[in-house]
Amino acid sequence: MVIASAMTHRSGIKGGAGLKVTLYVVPGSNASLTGRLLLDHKGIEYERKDLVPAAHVGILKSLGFPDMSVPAIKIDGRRVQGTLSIARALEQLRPDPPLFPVDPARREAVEDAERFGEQELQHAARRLFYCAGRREPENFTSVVLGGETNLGPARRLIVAAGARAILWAATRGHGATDEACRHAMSDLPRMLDRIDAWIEGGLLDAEVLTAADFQTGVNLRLLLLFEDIAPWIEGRPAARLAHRVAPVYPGRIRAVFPPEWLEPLHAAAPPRPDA
Ligand SMILES: N[C@@H](CCC(=O)N[C@@H](CS)C(=O)NCC(=O)O)C(=O)O
Repeated sequence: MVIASAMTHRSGIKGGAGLKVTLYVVPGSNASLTGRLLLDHKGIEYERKDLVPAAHVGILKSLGFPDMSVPAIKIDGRRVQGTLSIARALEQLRPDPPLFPVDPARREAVEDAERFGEQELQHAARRLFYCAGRREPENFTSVVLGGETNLGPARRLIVAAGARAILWAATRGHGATDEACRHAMSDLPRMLDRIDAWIEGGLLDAEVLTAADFQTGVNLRLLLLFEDIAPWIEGRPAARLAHRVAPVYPGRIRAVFPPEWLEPLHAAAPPRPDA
């Protein structure tokens, strides 16, 4: 069975001194999109290989990656996995445009916001995505298969027909239980306030984007696909950042959450009039 086919992204220079860069992703995955945007920001040419979700774990292993998660990149045979490590490897490979400020205090602040985006916000968005998919598998397939992918027809069929099984595996792998999702939802107001404060303080969404913008922006953009959640984010500074960092995030996540899950979000702020 074909496990991955490729697409070459010629957004700019080669990896550097003729380097060959391959990016492994799962279509629709928030962390994968962060990896792609980091490479695009650097203008590094790469070949993208889309993997079937859940099956990607075994494929990465067979390719010699130590961890089970995407994004994963090979830079001339050197394996780097995880968005934090990828950002640092790319910064080393091609310092301009930078992903991190030179000033040590500012770099520390950017790294704090980056970690928050990579851990708290990314987990919350992913878990909510799986919870919404369990309630309505089309919420899952519209995101995974909704964009341009290089999964061929057979693998698209595997994703569509296997959505429930993939969601079961992902729920286990990422602890995306209903309880965890309800907690994630109730924590969104705090996370959104924190991001808006960073933006208003000039740490995020400044003139030059940093690794922290890519981490937070992509996960906010995924949250904007949720019909249940988007009206409470649109119109906020956080939404502006999300649209700037990730203008396109295919898919539509229809309203599926019980009203009581949404109460903390609704209680925190009214939806913006322009949402
Ligand atoms: N926080 C890491 C995690 C990435 C992650 O969990 N990726 C998911 C897809 S969105 C994945 O590969 N999950 C499969 C697994 O961890 O077994 C990052 O930013 O790179």
